[in-house]
Amino acid sequence: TKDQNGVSHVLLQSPRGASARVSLHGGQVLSWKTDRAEELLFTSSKANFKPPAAVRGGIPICFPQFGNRGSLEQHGFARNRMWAIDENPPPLQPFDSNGKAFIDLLLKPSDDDLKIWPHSFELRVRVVLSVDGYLSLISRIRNVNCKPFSFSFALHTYFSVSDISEVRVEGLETLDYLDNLCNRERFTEQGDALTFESEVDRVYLSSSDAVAIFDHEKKRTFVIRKEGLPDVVVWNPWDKKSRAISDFGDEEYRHMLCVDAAAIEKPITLKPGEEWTGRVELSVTPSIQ
Ligand code: TA6
Repeated sequence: TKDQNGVSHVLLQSPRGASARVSLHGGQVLSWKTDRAEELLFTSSKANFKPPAAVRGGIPICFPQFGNRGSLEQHGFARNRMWAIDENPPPLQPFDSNGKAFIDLLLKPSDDDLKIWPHSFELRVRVVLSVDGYLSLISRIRNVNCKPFSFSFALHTYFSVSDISEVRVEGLETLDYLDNLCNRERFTEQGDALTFESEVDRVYLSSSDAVAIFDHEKKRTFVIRKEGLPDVVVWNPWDKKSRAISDFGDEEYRHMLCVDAAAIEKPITLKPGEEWTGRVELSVTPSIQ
């Protein structure tokens, strides 16, 4: 379907009724619903859906960098571009799509993009919805250039939570993190779980385990499993920052948490012809509270 801005969307549905809606604007998943039509991702009521603005919510794809680097757009230009549907993608492992609903998206740089980031690439994302309603994103970046390039990458995932002050994140304990609120200084996580009572903006480094987000009120747990994406961004703007962000409602910080699978600390370098793959699987289960 096309929306009022002329942007195409693809709806994936699982046999049991779960669904995911993917926009070609930014290759962004904008909605992920359970088989009871509960929305699992946060999108701001003040989101701007008109291209090329980045849509505040869902899962923006941050490439070729996370954060801002000189003249490059904040979190890279990939999320601000119109992507294409890839009709015949290079094959992935069978388990990536057997019996599942999926769509393959493709982004290549325009001549203007090559002026600001002079590296020819092919960025493919396969969005997969499993029978159980699990949402997977399989990202592949190929260097189709004649010289190496390096990039950082993040799936900037806005989870919907009932009340941020009742949310706990596990799987990051004992890890080092860079704190964006303290000049990206390096600290070590001391707590046995992350809870939230003020702005948090951190990049946890080299997390190999799954990350779990417990939503106490909704009695549900998100689990993030990932490969090829060693870091985890955790961000909640809290009240003051929310008021300063135009496409973010003043109180909306209470109902969202960004937990992003990412490769940030150590940018990935690809030689000509080389391809990188990063996998993330999101699942949600009733909490064992
Ligand atoms: O760490 C997450 C972060 O970099 C925050 O500092 C904040 O800028 C957030 O991403 C949102 O960025 P955006 O460009 O989507 O407004």
